Order: sequence, then structure tokens, then C-alpha cells
Amino acid sequence: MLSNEVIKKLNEQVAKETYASNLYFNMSSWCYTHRYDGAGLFLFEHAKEESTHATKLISYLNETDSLLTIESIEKPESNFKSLLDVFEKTYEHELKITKSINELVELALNVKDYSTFNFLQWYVAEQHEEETLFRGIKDKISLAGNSDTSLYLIDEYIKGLTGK
Ligand code: OFO
Repeated sequence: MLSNEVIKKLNEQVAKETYASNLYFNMSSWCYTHRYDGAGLFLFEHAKEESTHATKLISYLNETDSLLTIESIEKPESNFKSLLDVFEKTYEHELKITKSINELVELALNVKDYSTFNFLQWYVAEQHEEETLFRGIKDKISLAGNSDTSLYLIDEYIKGLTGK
């Protein structure tokens, strides 16, 4: 049996992961409509991944007989200045998600909820991986500069990260 406070925070995390999924779908669409098809595909795949992060939390709530109470999901932005702007924002967003996961882990420990603490370790590892991934992409776009050729090559590089 989870505490009400833990259930509330897990529900909030469902909303945050869903927001991330929606944000990345918007970013993917912006990329496709600005001819960055590689980044569009990468973000489309990543948006689907974020949605599985939400459903994994929902399954955990179901397994622990805890009520899912999805709150309204904030509208994500859909206009970006450049490919660099998109990936700077993905990185900033991942930092926010990491902070939120860390707060949940801390709460689970404080209330001695070792089951939730253990469940959350998957998210801790995932955030480490995603921060590294998005920081890497953002830094490479910065290094490549703004010429059409370098942006084309960067877009191909990002596409390669999907393995497709
Ligand atoms: Fe990329 O954030 Fe989910 O966990």
C-alpha cells in the first residue's frame, strides 16, 4: 500500500512524462516541416518512448492498487528558432525531469517505501542516459555551426542515432 503523498507524486510524474511526449511530438513536427527529417524521426521515436515512461508508471499504480488521477496536461510549445533551439530545449527539459525523478526517489526513501524506491531506479538510470544523449546532440549542433551543409550532416547524424 502506497502513501497518499507517493501516489500523488507518481500521478504528477505521469502528467510530466505525457507532457514530455507531447512536447517531443511537437518538436518532431517542427523539424519535419523545416526539412530536418532526421531530427524529426529521432524526436518522433523519442516522443513514443516518453509515452512508455508514462504507461510504466500507470502499470505500477495499477499493480499497487493505487488510483490513477490524470491531471490536465499543459500545452507544449510548438515554435522554435532553430534546430539548436529545439535540442537546447530537449536538454533543459530532461534536466527538469531528472529533478522531478530525484524528488520522487527522495520522498520514497523518506517514507521508507522501498518498493517505489526500487521501481524508480529504472527512471534514474534512464535519465542519466537521456541527459548524456541530449547534451551530446546539442553540443554537436553547436560545434557544427549554421551552414546548410553542416546542418544537413548533423541531421543525418541525428537520424543515425535512431538506428533506422
Ligand atoms: Fe526523457 O524523460 Fe521520461 O523519464
